[in-house]
Amino acid sequence: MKSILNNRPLLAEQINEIAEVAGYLWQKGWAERNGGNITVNITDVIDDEIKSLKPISEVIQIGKPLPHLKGCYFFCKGTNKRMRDLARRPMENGSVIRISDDCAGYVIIADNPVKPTSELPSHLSIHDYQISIGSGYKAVLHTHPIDLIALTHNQAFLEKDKLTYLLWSMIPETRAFCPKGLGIIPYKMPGSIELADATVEMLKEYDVVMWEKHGVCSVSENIMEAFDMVDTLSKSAQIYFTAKSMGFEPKGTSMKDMEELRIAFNLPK
Ligand code: 2HA
Ligand code: ZN
Repeated sequence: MKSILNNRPLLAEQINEIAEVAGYLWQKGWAERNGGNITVNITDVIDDEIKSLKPISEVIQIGKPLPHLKGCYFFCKGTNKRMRDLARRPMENGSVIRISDDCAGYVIIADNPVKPTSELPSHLSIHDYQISIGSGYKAVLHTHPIDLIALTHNQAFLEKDKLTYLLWSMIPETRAFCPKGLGIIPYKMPGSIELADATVEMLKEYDVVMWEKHGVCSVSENIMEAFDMVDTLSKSAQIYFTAKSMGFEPKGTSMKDMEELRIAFNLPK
């Protein structure tokens, strides 16, 4: 079958990694029906031949201009497509898009005219911000982890950094591998520009943010790292629930032990 991935091992490697993570999301129970989405900035592995490909869609407006996305290419999960299908057939359940020269819209260029995720305004706003600060972050993951979402149904956990410290204190790895903690964004309409703007603002401080009663959004250099941070936070939530279901409040690592860990691992404050 004719695919943009043919004879392009670097691009194929990126798409395979996305497919692998999509499979994990389904196995975890975090990706019911079309739940969640993934976008990855693949501009680095785009060659001149791809740059000259004709669009296979009309120009679709993003909803806001994003000036740092000029010349960028993204792989995006398709709207209404299932993660479990993306895992097996990524190029039928997602597509490659090219940002228009005015940075206000995009066209689909390969393999099929699969319209990108409904959360594209959030995802592209995040990519625009990451480019503007030169973070090197290329991947944005949105998913619906059962345990982390459940915690946001309790007002007590929505207070700034309450969940961060609770989850960090369950197992040292969470402090080490999610060192900026978990930002909380009060409920907003899925897919809205308001949610996009609030997410970009919160990502100035955190690498993973919770959308109250909806899901998480995680950013990193690559999609595997973005997944790993959410997986680590979810592990901590599981330890918390397991202790609670055994009938006791888990003690948690002390602030003193956590501070020692922070210094030993050279983690941010
Ligand atoms: O794309 O999860 O928030 C499906 C969603 C929207
Ligand atoms: Zn969602």
